[in-house]
Amino acid sequence: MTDFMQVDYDGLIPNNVGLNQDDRVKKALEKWHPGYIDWWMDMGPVGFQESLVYLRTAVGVGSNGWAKFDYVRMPEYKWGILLAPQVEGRTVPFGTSKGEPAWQEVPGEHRAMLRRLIVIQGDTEPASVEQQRHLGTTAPSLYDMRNLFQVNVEEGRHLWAMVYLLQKYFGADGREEAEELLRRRSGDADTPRMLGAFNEQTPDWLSFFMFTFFTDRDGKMQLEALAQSGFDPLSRTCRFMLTEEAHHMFVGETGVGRIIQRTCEAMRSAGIEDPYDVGRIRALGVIDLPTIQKKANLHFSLTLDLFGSEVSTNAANAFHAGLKGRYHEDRLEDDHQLEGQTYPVLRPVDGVIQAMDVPALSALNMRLRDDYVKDCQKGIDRWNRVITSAGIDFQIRLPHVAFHRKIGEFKNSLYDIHGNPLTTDVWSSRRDEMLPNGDDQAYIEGLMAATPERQPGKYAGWIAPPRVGIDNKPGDFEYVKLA
Ligand code: BYC
Ligand code: FE
Ligand code: FE
Repeated sequence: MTDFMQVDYDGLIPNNVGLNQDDRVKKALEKWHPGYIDWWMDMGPVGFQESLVYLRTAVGVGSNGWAKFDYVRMPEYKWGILLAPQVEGRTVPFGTSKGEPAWQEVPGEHRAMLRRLIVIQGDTEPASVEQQRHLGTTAPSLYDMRNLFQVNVEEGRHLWAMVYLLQKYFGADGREEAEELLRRRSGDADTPRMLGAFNEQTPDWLSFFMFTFFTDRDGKMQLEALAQSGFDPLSRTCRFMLTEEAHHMFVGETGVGRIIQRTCEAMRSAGIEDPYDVGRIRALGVIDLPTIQKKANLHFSLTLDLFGSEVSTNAANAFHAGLKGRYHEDRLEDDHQLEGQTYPVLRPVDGVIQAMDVPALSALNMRLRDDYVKDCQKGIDRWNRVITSAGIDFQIRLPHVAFHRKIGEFKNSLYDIHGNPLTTDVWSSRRDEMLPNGDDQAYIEGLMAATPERQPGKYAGWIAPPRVGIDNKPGDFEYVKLA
């Protein structure tokens, strides 16, 4: 198409933002770069940094052919800054400034709020890399190892995307925030990452796949909401990040799906019909479906907390200001201002969970979460089709949104996966049937530690091979050339 879509791929920092004509930002980013590499070496994937990994690198922002695949050592990955093309004549799509030309500079009165949104978004990206850093050694195949590393380098690029916005548009405090993003650490007692779920562990591959299915999907929803922003550089950045995000959720959905498939196959060939016959199923070296359900319960509930409180003035302010919209704001048909409208929010009233209408502006987190739950359900339905076609009487279900919550309306009470209130005692006695317990975790980690697979085309016994290769490569393709 036109010139602005050209990516300058030659310099230290590939980009399509004209970095060569912007000395100040170029210097700032080049100064930030060594700290980023230090962070990657300290907190990125453990081992395999010298291995050649068959990675895709973004080299353009057109609708087809935006990436190229090649063998790359991870520390040499080209972490570029790529914005989706500017939309001619774009206006602020919602809020009190709706209809004004989209902002190309930070609107002064919204500076603090915008910076905060960008910093929180940026903080999650390296956090996820930190959480996943130990998984390489237990990879069930070179294919899966490659997918892990692909997700990791792209989350690194997403950090670059937010750091670019901070360096370009927020001056000295932007530089300070960019440094802080490299300083916080997932799970650290003194300098933790900002949001709860990003300080949890990702101790095994089932958790990794659940994380990319559930938590990267929060990433998708939040990026969709920020892609609607009236601040045009944020919108364009997020639009491009979303093209990468699709693969992360693909990794999660197909990863869990392949584990389920393998479990069902193993049960069938052993003639086991009862999915709760956990001892015999585990003896086959596969992961029983009830444990997969518990992992889903855990990661779904942790991720729901990332939507913030159901009723939130922060969310109302960000919408009012034209900074953060709704999912598919541009496809919704209403006034895009929401004054005087209402939205139903689930809340506990005298121990009973009820839907209550509240001002729509204050319920935007709830609304985004509702859209998220619907999106999750589609993937769950696909997992269940695998179980059904194997003739096994079991279905994976999303737990009730009140289950196991630390943020929002349900944080002060305990509920089971159906949304029934529980006393502390009952919760304690039933916790282990709803969330992965010590035995479950020990079984999974033991299994995965015992069966890493490094031969091209071979897979650990607890996961089925993928149906197609990455970049249409054949089944025995060597996705990682181990150093
Ligand atoms: N943990 O009004 P409230 C991704 C804080 S994932 C800790 O309820 P608000 C990715 C909140 O900060 C997407 N604190 O909520 C995925 C506030 O604190 P202050 C990441 C929390 O602000 C996988 C107070 O509670 N992007 O990209 O409307 C791999 C009251 O807040 C939490 C974004 O999240 C929590 N869970 O909504 C890699 C988008 N929740 O101000 C990457 C940007 C709330 O009182 N962020 N608090 O100190 C936002 O839009 C909003 O900040 C949130 C929270 C949706 C996160
Ligand atoms: Fe990301
Ligand atoms: Fe992601």
